[in-house]
Amino acid sequence: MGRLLAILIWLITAGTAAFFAWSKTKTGWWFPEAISEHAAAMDSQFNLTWAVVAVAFFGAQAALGYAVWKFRSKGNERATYSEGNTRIEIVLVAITGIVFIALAITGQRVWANLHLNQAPPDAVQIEATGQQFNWYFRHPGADGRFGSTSPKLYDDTDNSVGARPGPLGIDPKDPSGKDDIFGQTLVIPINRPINLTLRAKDVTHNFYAPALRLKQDAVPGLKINLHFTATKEGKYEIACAELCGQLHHQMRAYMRVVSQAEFEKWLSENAPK
Ligand SMILES: [Cu+2]
Repeated sequence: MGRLLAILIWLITAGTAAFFAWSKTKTGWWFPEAISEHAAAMDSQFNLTWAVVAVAFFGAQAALGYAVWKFRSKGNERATYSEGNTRIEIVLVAITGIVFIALAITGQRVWANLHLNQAPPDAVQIEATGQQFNWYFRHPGADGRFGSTSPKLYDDTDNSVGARPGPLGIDPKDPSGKDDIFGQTLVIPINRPINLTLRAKDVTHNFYAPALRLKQDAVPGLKINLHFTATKEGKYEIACAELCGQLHHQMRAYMRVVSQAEFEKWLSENAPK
């Protein structure tokens, strides 16, 4: 039985790896094509983590099968009691700790560059607001300034572009809010840094754009900044990646990456009359 179990463990491990390799190449169960400037760094960090985990996984499964094989019952032996081996335990914990801390430090560099560094001053300013169960994206309009908003003014009955206060609670008395454009599709120009400010009206949501390799919580009461540059035109999915209520699964939006000319045309066409 012991030998059979060991062989089964190795077969399951090999089968899992084979299934994974097959599904990755044949079914597209993997990340969508990356379309942001920082995506290569993010993907290589992910691949590094993944390779380290794969080595640990195969090593552990091989060792498990070996232990089952070597210490299998041969019929009449008695169980013995072991208090463990302190030296081996220290070595294993130290190796694991060093590997994880090293991965965390290299990963921090990629993450901090996106989340902690300021966007360049000429970045396109956009605000994304999550609410149950929609995303709204707001552009500041020709004046380059967002109108002030207030939770007291939230009005979900009219979400047309010209609506004031509308669902974002844009103060109708603030002149800088008059030309603000908002809608439920994120429209951005290609190859220009975008400074995205994330907000939430009710509960915590999460802005997840897989093609951008970007995922960040939107938290009520906070303005969280992200910046990125999209490098390929097209239409991409945005999801809410934080369980935010009963219709969380319906909370998604699209992002359109367009040429600079098309972006300007879109802005003028959508400017509130
Ligand atoms: Cu949500």
